[in-house]
This record gives sequence, structure tokens and C-alpha cells, in this order.
Amino acid sequence: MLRKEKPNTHAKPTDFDFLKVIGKGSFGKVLLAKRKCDGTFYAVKVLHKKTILKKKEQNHIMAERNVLLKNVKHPFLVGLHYSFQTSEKLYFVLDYVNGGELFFHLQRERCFREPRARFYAAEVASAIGYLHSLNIIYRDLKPENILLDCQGHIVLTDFGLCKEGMEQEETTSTFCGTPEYLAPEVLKKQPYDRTVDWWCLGAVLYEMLFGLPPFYSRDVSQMYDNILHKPLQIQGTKTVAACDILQGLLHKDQKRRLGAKTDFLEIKSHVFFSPINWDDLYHKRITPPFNPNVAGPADLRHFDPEFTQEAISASITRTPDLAASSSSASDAFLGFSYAPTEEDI
Ligand code: ISQ
Repeated sequence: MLRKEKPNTHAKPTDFDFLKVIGKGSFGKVLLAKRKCDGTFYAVKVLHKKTILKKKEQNHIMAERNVLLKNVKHPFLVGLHYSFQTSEKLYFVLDYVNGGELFFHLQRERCFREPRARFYAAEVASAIGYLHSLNIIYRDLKPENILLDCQGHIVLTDFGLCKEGMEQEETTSTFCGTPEYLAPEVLKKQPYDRTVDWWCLGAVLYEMLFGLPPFYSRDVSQMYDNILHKPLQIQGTKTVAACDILQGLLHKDQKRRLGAKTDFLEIKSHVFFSPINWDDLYHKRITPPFNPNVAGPADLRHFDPEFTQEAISASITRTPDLAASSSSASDAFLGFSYAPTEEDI
């Protein structure tokens, strides 16, 4: 369905009952919310305008909204229904996904066998390949952004750091990301391109197979040094195909990295993924290797109690008087709100 871009001035925080905090980021929180008019559950991401402005991150946030608006729709990317704002906050109304973080399950099991790791890596790669086809770099692939839905399929969240409008040869040198999965060129603050996402895929796959990120050290500066200089070490009994794809994705030189030439096509055709039928994968015709066994949409068993037991601040749920809004904060987010589709009304 086409999404009409007109400001959604009608949606407001009091449309929802905010039930639980289910995630936290640098700019705000993600809350489980139940829409009062129809009882539907959503994940509502609430960002503080002041924090965003202080960190000069409004371009990223507007990029996040634009990415979600650009009709970016893929089976393994979280869906945005609509967005709205008050004088102090921005609200994204997202699909609620309750199979838990992939790495929550990984921690419980320490590591995954190759077929299970391959399935998740393939669904992640499929989503990244799709974003690249729209000239979007995901950039922020990290454990907490990889969720499972109630059937056990991957859902990537958090488009806050996506870089829009990147053509194949273009590079960018904005520094953002999480230490564990930072590619060498990002650490060195050198220009980077879409191959950063293939590095991150390699890091995710490595962590699924070995239980720790590649180049890991408890000492962060040692870890940085390892990412830049230490050859990748692969221990234990992994297949030749798994070792080869990890070496390819985690190549320190971005020009020689797997994916540098024909992007997703190279990943898709690597022998590690030969058991995957990519068309079946995209259409969710492959039964996930693990079923999160959730009882229903309100089942929070896979969320960290650190989040779910936290009280929700009253400022999130009330709708402040718009006349009292500070104009500089509002001006920075002009056009942020947009209307729901017919399905959402
Ligand atoms: C959807 N469902 C659960 C958690 C989430 C965290 C971030 C973004 C979307 C989410």
C-alpha cells in the first residue's frame, strides 16, 4: 500500500496505554504500548528532542524517519506504522516483536551450530542486501538490534544510524557505532562504504559460531588494536565454508572484503550459503530452527527484566500543550510526523 506523506497531527501519546519499557538507546526508550481504540500492541520508540539536538543528531533521526517512510518494507526489517511528536518528544509507532533479542538466546546457549547460525545470517544478509539496493547503509548492525519474531524469524530494528542516498562508489566518514562490531575503516575514521555492513555480518556470524565477537578483549583499547592489526583466528571444528566466509567478511581491507565487488550477490553465492534457497528464505518458507514459544503479543518472557521492571515516566504518556513548545526544538523536526496508512486507522 502507498504511504501518503501528510503530517499526522491527530496521533498523540494519550492514544496509547504504555505498559513496559522493552528497550533503551542513547536517545530514549522503546515501550510496549497498547492502542486504546483497538487494543493493538505496538513498540513505540520515544526520543527526546533536547537530547537529539544536544548531540546534533537530528539528521540521523530524520534519516531514520525517512528510511522508514521511503516505503522501506522487507520481511526482516521492523515495520513503521506512523510517527508523531509533542513539543518535547518524537514518537515512532513500530511493529511489536516479542521473540526476544537473538543474542539473549545466544547467551543462553553459548553458541549456535552452523545450520542455525546460517539461517539467521542469511535473513540478516537478505535485509542488508535490500537496504543496499535502496542505497541505504545500515551501519549499526549489533546484537541488540537483531530480534526474533514470534515464529523465530529475524527482525532488524533501529534505523537511527542509517546513511541514506549512498551510491555504489560513494564513501562517508561520519563516526558512529558500537565498539565490538566496528570495522577497521570506521575505527580509523576513514571514509567507509556499504562494505561496513558485510564486516558487521561477519562479526554477527562469528559471535553466533564462537560465542564472543571477533577480536574480542575485555580491554577495549586492546580490542581496538586487535580489530586493526590482529589476524582473524578461527579455532575449533568449523567447516571450511564457515572459515572462508568469515575470512572474507572480516577482511580488514574493505576493497578485498567479500561483498566489495557485487555486494549481496557475492554473499548469496558463497558456498557457506549453498543450502539456502534465497527465494524461499525471503518468503519465510524456511521453518526457523528455533521457536521462541511466546504465548501471545503480551508475553514478555524474552525481554530483559532490567527493562521490563522499570517504571514508565509520566512525561512519556501525557500530551503537553503544544502552545508551550519551544520553537527551536519544533523547527528542527518539521515534517517529522506522518499519517498512518488506512490499515492503521
Ligand atoms: C519492536 N519490538 C520489540 C522491541 C523493539 C525494540 C526496538 C525497536 C522495535 C522493537
